[in-house]
This record gives sequence, C-alpha cells and structure tokens, in this order.
Amino acid sequence: MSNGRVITFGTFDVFHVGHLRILERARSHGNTLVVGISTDALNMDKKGKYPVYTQKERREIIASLRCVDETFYEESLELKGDYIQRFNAGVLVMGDDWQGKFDDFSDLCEVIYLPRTPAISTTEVIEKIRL
Ligand code: C2G
Repeated sequence: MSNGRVITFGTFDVFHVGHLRILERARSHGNTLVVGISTDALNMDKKGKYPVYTQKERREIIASLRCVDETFYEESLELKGDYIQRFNAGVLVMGDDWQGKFDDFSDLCEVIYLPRTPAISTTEVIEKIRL
C-alpha cells in the first residue's frame, strides 16, 4: 500500500526535540513527508486555548526542516480521511498518545503509531521557563 508518501499531523507549539524526532522517524517510513499543522482555531476549539506560536509561525518552522517536504493547515480533526486522500498519502504516522485512534483509516493507507520521546513536552518547557 505504501507509495513512499507519509502524512502526519500536530500542533508543534514551542518546537522541541520530541517534535523533531517524530518527524524524522515519520520521514524514514517513506521518501516524502507531508505535515498537517493544526490551526489556531482548531486548538481553541479542542483545547480551549491558543498555542504560544501562531499557526503561521508554527508552519514556517516545520516547513524549514530538512525532513519535511510539504505542509498544510489541519482545519478539523474530522477531515483526516480527506487529507490522506488529497495528499495521496500511503502511510499515516502518529505519536502513540493517539494509539488506536486512527485505525479506521487503515483502509485508505498504512497506519503507524510511533513511541513519543519521553520526558519532554510543550507544557513542560513552558513550566520550566515559568519557574
Ligand atoms: N511528540 C513526541 N514526543 C513528545 C511530544 C510530542 O513524539 N515528547 C509527537 C506527538 O506524539 C505528535 C507530534 O509530536 O505525534 C505533535 O505533537 P503535538 O504538537 O502535541 O500535536 P497534537 O496536539 O497531539 O496533534 O490531528 C492531531 C492534531 O493535530 C493534534
């Protein structure tokens, strides 16, 4: 089923090494990596707050990475199937905090969950700076 095109999604706020590692590992499952950056509005809707960095800033950082080929804005969590088809993805990669959540898409593409990098998160970075 794999055509070398990998897709992944995330907010990637206050970019850190956990984000970098999942993107590099996602890319290693093919030869083209497409990344959906969740919009500010989607974050407000789902988490009740805006990210620290705007969607434009978050996208600019992700698009500059060597392992990333294409980026787009993820406007809704319900559109994953559409995005997979629109970007012709053969593989969907997500961190294992989403384990099992996207198994329904396995009729569209291969679905892989990768372990998160332990002991780092945007929330922890913000807490450290605050102290
Ligand atoms: N991640 C990781 N290790 C960490 C922190 C994050 O591997 N220590 C991964 C997450 O598992 C995710 C990606 O980095 O696959 C982006 O994480 P978030 O920015 O927290 O994205 P999230 O809010 O989970 O995505 O459709 C999904 C939405 O876009 C939300």
